[in-house]
Amino acid sequence: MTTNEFQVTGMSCGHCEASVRTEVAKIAGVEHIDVSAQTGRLVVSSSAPLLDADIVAAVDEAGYEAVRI
Ligand SMILES: [Cu+2]
Repeated sequence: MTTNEFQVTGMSCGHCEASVRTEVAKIAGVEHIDVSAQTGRLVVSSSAPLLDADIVAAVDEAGYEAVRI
C-alpha cells in the first residue's frame, strides 16, 4: 500500500470533500481516500504507486488545487 499526501486549497464544506473524493476515486488503483475540508488534507492510498500529476489533475477537475506534501 502506497500513501500519497496532498494539501488542497479551496475546500470549504462536505460537498467540496465529496467532489474531490469522486474525482480521485476515478484513478485506477486508488483504494482509500481521506479528505478533510477543515484541514485541507487529502490522503490517497493505493495498491501501486500513483503519479502525483494524476491526483493533482483529478483535484483540479473537482475545482481545487492540490500540492504534494
Ligand atoms: Cu463545499
